[in-house]
Amino acid sequence: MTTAADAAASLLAELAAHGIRDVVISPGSRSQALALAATHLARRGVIRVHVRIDERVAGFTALGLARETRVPAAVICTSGTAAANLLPATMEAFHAGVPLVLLTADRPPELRGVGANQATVQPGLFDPFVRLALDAPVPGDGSWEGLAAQAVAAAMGADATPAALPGVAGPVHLNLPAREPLSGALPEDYAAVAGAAPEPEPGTPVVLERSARTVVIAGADAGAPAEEVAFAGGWPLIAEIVSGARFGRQIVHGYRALLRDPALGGRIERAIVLGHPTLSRELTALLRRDDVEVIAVRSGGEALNLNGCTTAAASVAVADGENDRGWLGEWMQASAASVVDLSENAPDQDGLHSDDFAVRREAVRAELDAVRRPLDRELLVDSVWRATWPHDRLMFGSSRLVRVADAVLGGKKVAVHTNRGLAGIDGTVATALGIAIASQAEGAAGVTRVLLGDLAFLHDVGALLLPPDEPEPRIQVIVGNDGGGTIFDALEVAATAPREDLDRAFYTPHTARLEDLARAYGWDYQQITTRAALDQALTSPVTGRQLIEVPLLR
Ligand SMILES: Cc1ncc(C[n+]2csc(CCOP(=O)(O)OP(=O)(O)O)c2C)c(N)n1
Ligand SMILES: [Mg+2]
Repeated sequence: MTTAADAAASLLAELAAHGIRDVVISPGSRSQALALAATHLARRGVIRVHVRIDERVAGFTALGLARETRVPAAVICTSGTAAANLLPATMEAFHAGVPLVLLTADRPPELRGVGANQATVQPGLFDPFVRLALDAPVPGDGSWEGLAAQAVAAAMGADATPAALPGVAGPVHLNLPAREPLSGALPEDYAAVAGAAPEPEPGTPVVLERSARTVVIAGADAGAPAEEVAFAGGWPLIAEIVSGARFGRQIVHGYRALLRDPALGGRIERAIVLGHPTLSRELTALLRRDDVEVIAVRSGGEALNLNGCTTAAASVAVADGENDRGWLGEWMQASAASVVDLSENAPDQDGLHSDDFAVRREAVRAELDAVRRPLDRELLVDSVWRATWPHDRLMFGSSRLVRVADAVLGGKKVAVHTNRGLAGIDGTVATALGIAIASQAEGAAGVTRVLLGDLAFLHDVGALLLPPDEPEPRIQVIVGNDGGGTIFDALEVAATAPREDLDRAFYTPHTARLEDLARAYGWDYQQITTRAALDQALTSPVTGRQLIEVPLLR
């Protein structure tokens, strides 16, 4: 007879054979066979297991692991509300195009709908947000063979459900019912081989002619291909700070004002979009224009189509021919005039080394003033951006800070992550921990930094809890603490709501002591108020988990 233990063992072996390396598990009874097969394979180095008691945190941790590796991460949980806690991360993964394999244990069909303990309706729970959903048979009634292959292929973009866009990665759901015995000894010779990581399906590129006055737009997760297209076509590159494409000679500084300018933004005829732009009204307005031809490379579960006639492309390539230097030149000139000068924050090297004592003294005084100046949002984002190098990872939460960063920071070729699929303030710390763990696997160097607001931090405090026996990630969680959600101060509600209501229901003030939280969860803690101290903290070697609190004025 096939038991839950046999079926779970072969499912996990098959997942490993299809390239899955990271499995996040949460404790539970119904899922015991799956968890035990996973820990067995982890002990033999075939996969890595990460244990999180909160399934919501587990889901976002898997999301972070998969964001970084671009390989599906699996999540195992028990039946009941445990499964529902995977929903936020699943929604984000669907909209951001991140591959996940959800393995939810369930009661057998005869125990559903009859009031049995911890039994609810799990099939279909994630339906609008998964590329494939299967309610597997109870082992013995049917087989789980082949499910893993199907799940991994669908997660990598195989066209499984009619609603899912082909070629885009995303989450899949395997609901796995089991009867007693829920676990047992694994076969003596139980083993698995780690197969090669699955590759995304390439898809045929749309070839771009050179004629039109074109801009390349890089939204969240666009990455280096956006810069390559802009370079190949000789087009200006409007790259959001979260795009991973804000580098190269063709980036446009201060793009919001330039998009509003009728002489520049107004003359755009074509926009090539990679990734998911969400940070500015100006880009949204451009992509809604019906006089602009928009070609969007698919990046998430939903095709971008703000103007109702956007062409979706699997990828883009630039046709041979001559670049239009004039159009790029106009943008580059305007861009050069829009660079935000943060250099007043940087030391005046000439002055500091001048032979003239008076000049030197003045430079030292200015330098001291600068390093003692209380931190504001611009100084904070500048300091974090400067401290980040290609082997590091930077994650932005959804808060005012990411918008300030987008507005003022220059170009740099570094890996940036953010959950802009749905721009939730949930799961930011857990996602960043997943990114840290994946990017630092097998001895790789680098630090992961996450920059977020105080409410986003408090929303995900549970993610600070890590098991003592897992490798220590090198991470700096940097909280810009302005005592609540100040993003609302600049939104419509601030103009309509009475002040008292704005404060109570939107700003939502708190007096949480972040230091106590950090200590309770075993994190190092520093409160930092000056530029000098911040630069010092961000450039010192990091060996573990640090919480850095930066008080900011509302
Ligand atoms: C899960 C979720 N709930 C609510 C929101 C709405 N929301 C957007 S920003 C924000 C406040 C963020 O505050 P904080 O993290 O302190 O950043 P700040 O704006 O103060 O910089 C809220 C509640 C959201 N995006 N996601
Ligand atoms: Mg805040």
